[in-house]
Amino acid sequence: MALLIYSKNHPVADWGAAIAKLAPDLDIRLYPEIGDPADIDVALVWKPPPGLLQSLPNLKLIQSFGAGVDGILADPNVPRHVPLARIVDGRLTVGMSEYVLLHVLRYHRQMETMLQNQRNRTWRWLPPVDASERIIGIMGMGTLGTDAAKKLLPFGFQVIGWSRSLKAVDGVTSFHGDEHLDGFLKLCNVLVCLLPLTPQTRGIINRRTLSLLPRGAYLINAGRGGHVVEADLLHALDSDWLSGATLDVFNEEPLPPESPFWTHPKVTVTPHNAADSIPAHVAPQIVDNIRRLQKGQPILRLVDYERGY
Ligand code: NDP
Ligand code: OXD
Repeated sequence: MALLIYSKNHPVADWGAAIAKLAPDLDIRLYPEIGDPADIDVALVWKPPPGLLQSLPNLKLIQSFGAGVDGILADPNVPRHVPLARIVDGRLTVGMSEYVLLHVLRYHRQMETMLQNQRNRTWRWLPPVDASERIIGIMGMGTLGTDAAKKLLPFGFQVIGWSRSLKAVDGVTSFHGDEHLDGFLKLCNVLVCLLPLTPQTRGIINRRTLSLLPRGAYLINAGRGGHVVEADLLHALDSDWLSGATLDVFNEEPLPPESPFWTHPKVTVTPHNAADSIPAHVAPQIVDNIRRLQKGQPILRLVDYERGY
């Protein structure tokens, strides 16, 4: 069984080594050393060059390096008859919840203002706000959104979630579907985007939807850059509609040096590492899927091509 590994973002040699340790029998090929494309059974990829997957005539499984698969589905010629699996990993999930908690608490405890005051040697008492007065809205109540929502609850925040289907998560008010999006947004003091990027969610954070948030709301985007219309976000920040934003993902990555986000006083930029796939944590589930393929057993963590996630 031959496995091709392609990614510009991940250290592919480390990934190859982690997988080889668990499955020494695998014939692992690191792109561009494909050999005969007809040999390849499984492709482990992140943002593969368009046409790469289609050029592998005997491909039986596409395995994403990450939880999101938009970088794979961006190729119009992706062979949609081949099962596509994604990563669902407990440690990645914890990492994302840490990121969400960190930035919600930073906003909640007015940390940016305190840091500015420190830089100006200003001793100024800021009245505390009770967590129960803050409504944290999570767009995308899947693996990551649900975990973050549950971890926000013990702090006393009001937590609401928006997804395609109705959810029953104790303590979290569920909104679902396009018809309930506006009602959801109107409540969010902090909007956390943990959606997958699909044709339906591209550009979902735009001038109209931002204008529905209460004045002074804060945005945390760790979904994908394509969810945000960046010019509309800048307008919302500069017109003081939003109090700030934490952005982990961008339309163009790496974020180009000329991007206004780098130096915007209300923006925190992180380099798409809210939560990462780590080879030692994630290699076992990749090998498990390859073994399942060999034994003719169902592949786990499959993506639905129609839904796009
Ligand atoms: P899941 O597939 O588990 O969850 C996706 C959620 O989004 C589901 O609740 C789904 O609704 C909802 N959703 C999808 N489309 C719509 C829509 N049109 N309208 C309303 N809700 C919608 O994904 P994960 O939680 O595992 O990951 C989410 C995303 O997080 C990834 O796709 C990736 O883009 C991003 N990510 C970012 C990382 C980073 O480091 N910045 C790391 C890992 C992931 P329903 O439940 O009803 O189907
Ligand atoms: C992912 C990511 O999708 O890291 O896993 O963005």
